Amino acid sequence: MNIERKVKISSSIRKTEQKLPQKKSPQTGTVVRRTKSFYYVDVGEATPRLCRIRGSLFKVSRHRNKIAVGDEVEIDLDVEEDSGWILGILPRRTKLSRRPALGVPEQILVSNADTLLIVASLRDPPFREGLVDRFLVAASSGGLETLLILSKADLSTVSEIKPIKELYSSLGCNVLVTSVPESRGFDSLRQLISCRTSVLSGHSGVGKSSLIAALFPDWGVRIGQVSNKSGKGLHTTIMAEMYPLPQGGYIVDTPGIREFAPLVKLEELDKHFVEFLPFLGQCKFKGCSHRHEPHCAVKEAVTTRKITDQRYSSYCNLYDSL
Ligand SMILES: Nc1nc2c(ncn2[C@@H]2O[C@H](COP(=O)(O)OP(=O)(O)O)[C@@H](O)[C@H]2O)c(=O)[nH]1
Ligand SMILES: [Mg+2]
Ligand SMILES: [Zn+2]
Repeated sequence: MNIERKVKISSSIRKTEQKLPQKKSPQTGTVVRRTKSFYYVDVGEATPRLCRIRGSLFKVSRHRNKIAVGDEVEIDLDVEEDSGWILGILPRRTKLSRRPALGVPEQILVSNADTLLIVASLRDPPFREGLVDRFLVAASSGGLETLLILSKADLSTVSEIKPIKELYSSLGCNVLVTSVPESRGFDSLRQLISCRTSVLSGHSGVGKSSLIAALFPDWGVRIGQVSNKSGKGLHTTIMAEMYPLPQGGYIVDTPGIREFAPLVKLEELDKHFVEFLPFLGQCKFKGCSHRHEPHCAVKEAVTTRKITDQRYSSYCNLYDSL
């Protein structure tokens, strides 16, 4: 994996050389893998190009979090090196962003994905509604569809699965029940992710890697191996990778998404809880946060069970964390 080092060295040598007389006009490609410093861009060749960012692209601050896997970029191909320069980003259709540390710009994890796959087991590990609700907010604010995969169904009863399935279906989420030992839900899942770009998310241990391996037994890719703790150093640690599925479509794997806080404005949080929508604007106080204010239409809807306690408490927890 010293190709990255090679590019670094050869580029510093190149600085002392004459500029190449002719440059190809920019062409576009998709970022399919990124490390902290490098972007691998698919331009329709056998292997992705190893690209870096032109220094002038982001003048204001550090650029490292501004280009994400899934981004369509304009690049200047550097034929000699099998590499290239990223010159610009094309407009994004969707994005999954996480809330960065204080003072750091927005961190986009994945761009232009269609679906957020939220894998959640009911047992072992137990269902974590707070995490699922955070993922739903992230998908809603970034413009992605959601598919909630209730995994390890063999470990739970129908009566445990049913209320969760009904709640999230009523929120406009596709819900699919799966079990690896029973090969349950496989055909539907293969269909639902074909010919689109899906981001895999969910708490560790819920069965993401097992599920993908069982769906595509002949596929050489081992999803879930991307890790930010690989100890290989800053430049080779993969932060996100987009894998082409055998049947068409892509799966995006990124360790950054396993546990994360969505990036959403405090005053817009309520809009991302779809069942709150009919009640918004009906509270007594303009800009009601739906927590401590009197005559709050959302709180009344919780009392009359039009909004579940669980979802309301997810809202309050997220609100407090913002
Ligand atoms: N009973 C049961 N166990 C599962 C199922 N899927 C995965 N597991 C087990 O759950 C553990 C974690 O699975 P893994 O795929 O590594 O989870 P990940 O961290 O989300 O990728 C492993 O021991 C798997 O064998 C399932 O559908 N049913
Ligand atoms: Mg895994
Ligand atoms: Zn209110």
